[in-house]
Amino acid sequence: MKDAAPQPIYLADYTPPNWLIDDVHLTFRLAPNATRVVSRIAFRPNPDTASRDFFLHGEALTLIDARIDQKPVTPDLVEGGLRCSVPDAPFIWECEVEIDPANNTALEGLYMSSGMYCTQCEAEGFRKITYYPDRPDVMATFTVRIEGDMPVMLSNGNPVSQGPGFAEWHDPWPKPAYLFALVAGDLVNHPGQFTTRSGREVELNIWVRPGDEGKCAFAMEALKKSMTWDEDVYGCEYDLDIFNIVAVDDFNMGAMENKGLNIFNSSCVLASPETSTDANFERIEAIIAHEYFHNWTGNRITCRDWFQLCLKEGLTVYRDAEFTSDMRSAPVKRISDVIALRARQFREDNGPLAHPVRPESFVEINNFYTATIYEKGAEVIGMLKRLVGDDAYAEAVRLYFNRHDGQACTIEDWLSAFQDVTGRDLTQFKRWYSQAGTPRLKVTEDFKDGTYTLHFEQHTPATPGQPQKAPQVIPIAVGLLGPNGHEVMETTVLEMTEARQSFSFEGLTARPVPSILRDFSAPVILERATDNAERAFLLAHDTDPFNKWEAGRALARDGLIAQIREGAAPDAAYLDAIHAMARDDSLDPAFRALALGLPSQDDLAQTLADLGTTPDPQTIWEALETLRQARAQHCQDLATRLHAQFQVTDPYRPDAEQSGARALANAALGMISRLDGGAQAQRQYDAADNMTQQLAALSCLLQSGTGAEAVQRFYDQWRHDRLVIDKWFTLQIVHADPQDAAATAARLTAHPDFDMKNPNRFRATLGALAANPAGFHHASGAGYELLAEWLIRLDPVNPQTTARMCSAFETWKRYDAARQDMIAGQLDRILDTPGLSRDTTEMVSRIRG
Ligand code: 0A1
Ligand code: ZN
Repeated sequence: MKDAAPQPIYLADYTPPNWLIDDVHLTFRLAPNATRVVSRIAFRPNPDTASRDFFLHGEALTLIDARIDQKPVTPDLVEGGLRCSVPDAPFIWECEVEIDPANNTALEGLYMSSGMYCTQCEAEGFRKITYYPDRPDVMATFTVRIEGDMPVMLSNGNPVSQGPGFAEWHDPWPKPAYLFALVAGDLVNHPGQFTTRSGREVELNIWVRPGDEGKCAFAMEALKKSMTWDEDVYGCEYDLDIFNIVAVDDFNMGAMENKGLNIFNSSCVLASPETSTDANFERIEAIIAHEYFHNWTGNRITCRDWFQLCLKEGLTVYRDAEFTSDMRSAPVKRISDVIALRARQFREDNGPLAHPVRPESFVEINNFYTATIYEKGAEVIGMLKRLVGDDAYAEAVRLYFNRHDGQACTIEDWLSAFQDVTGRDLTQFKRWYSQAGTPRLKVTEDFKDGTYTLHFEQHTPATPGQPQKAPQVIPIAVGLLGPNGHEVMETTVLEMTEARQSFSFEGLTARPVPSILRDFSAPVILERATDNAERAFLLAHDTDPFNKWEAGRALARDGLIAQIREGAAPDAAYLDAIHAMARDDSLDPAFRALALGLPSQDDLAQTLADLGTTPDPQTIWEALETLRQARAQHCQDLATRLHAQFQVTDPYRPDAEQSGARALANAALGMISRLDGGAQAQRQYDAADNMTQQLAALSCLLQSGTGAEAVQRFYDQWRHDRLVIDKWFTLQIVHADPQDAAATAARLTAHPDFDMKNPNRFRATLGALAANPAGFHHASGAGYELLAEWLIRLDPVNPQTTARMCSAFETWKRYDAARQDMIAGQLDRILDTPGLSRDTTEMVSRIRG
């Protein structure tokens, strides 16, 4: 029999907590299978509520003892926690529970990873540690005593005392339980030091397993840069005596912003030139910054409830993107972010998992750490800033910090700060938080008597539960170029508020070429009839780097669509334009490398579906291969020149300049190896002294079908390094021929180094299969079957990672009937699995529709 369908929770049902907490004391007596947690919590009635019902969340806990004001009590153990009758006045709750960290494979609550104890409490993991009102609007100061035989024992806040077998920590900043953390293990630290602008000395540490201490220096520098940047740009200063970061091998996500004790997936903190690519370095810098920035946007000011998740995540992603733009190249960051936004968020917004930036209901909150909450949430902040201007943005954020420090807030609180500073009515703007779906922005234009007019029409397609959409406020950054390529109107932000709206520009001597949605000023899909000539013109002349890149991208996409739909040959206009762009030494090499990228298979599948053509994954793959081959031929001499010209001879640095040069040289290598059978790639592989060069060469060898020996050598060289071996798993699968991809993934799941309990390794293998669309969607259905099989196996072990990976199926409705049938069959097979987790049940049911 099926379990009862899990019940959703609604934003509209929010009620404040009946009981508040000032102070929490926790004692942990660590033991792998029987850790005891003793809590002592001072509760007081919330004067703003009438009910005195006392409910504490709790899951997978064995209750040993409970007392109220020192008298033993016998609480009712109920679904998801306990109830107890309590005095109608402040009281002290004392409780002892036992938990089993060694068998906690879900990696939520207190668990063990490579012999160390660690925690993950966001969103609702603290209830697996002790009975507690596990909701973000209950904030308290914590004192934590850890007893055990581990050499290093850490918790939030400042150290109070430590001795043989114990350590005590106190966090003076009130926080919700989701920010609690504890780490204990045989760890070594990479130390650092920071002096805040008001002169506070802060001890910094990155804690890792012995042997990894040589891979911490980059993250430590990133941390110091982040601390300085947040003081300089947002006026935010660090507020404890110590800041600890710990690297953990088994972690469901990237990293976690626990107060004063950030816990990181080791892949997001450990770095060395030999083992990490330039992209890894950039990602590590961004994630260090992201978690650090949460100290203000998330920790000092947190969320009232989980529906407000974007309040901390959208804002913090926006802040980390600003940081990366300042540290590196702003245009390159923007282009990369838009590529990722379209690949993940637009895809989500266009399918069965579409939800607003602030959802109105959920079954399992862990399923809402999505591209929409994070990335679209950040885009909304960017639009707000563009609309109010830089100065008003800074003033409003300051007001928000001053007004709400120490509070658990809502999107309304955030927007009120902007309304109060600017006097603007943000009622319509707020629709960005409540309406799901990506708006389509149609543009037509006319030119008469020196006046150029742009006519816009916005329309947002229906999404699950939202058939009708109202017009949104869309900031449209526009520039105009004259026929000679000079800019005749610099970037101007048009504010569209109606379903249809026109904007005119007077005094022009000739019909201009418009550059619309510069810097991708709003997360919308622009629809405009244009031609190759105009796109090539913009690629050559646009002063806005984003739109310059966009013109090349659109040219490539349209050519590919013609190849796929009409059997056309690769587009000569694209080949000429891209050649001219790539050889232009006035352009940043990193920009040129990005512009040499092609639309992904998934992008093309969606574009075809939008045009009413059922996408065939194999045909899409072949069209891309044909274009790459034609481009390699067209750019043969140039590729050889670029590969030589952009070899870096200085000692390795993962900065924007060197990584840009390597990116362009490696893009050139990709073209060269299509013509030389991999000879140049083999030379680069043999000579490589850093992972960027080594991995790029290995990819080329795999692509040209000559990688077998290098694959084996790579494994022999790196078998001791988990993070590098993750790359080894991934690369073989993403570069497998479509018809071999599922078999390659299946073979690798049988490799002795495959470990489904490690989320990184699971993603490196099964996630890689989904990242090879022609392979995953192969007509045999083998890809679907393999993924479903492994999701079913993983679910009882780690529901959170299982549920996240179900999104590989989210685009299923765009494919042909045979594929849809096969996918539906696999989705049903997952849903029919007895005891399926709430996480996976919710995801698969939503996808199945
Ligand atoms: N808040 C973290 C991400 C995070 C979210 C959920 C987790 O477990 C369910 C773990 C980490 C961040 O934004 O970095
Ligand atoms: Zn975050």
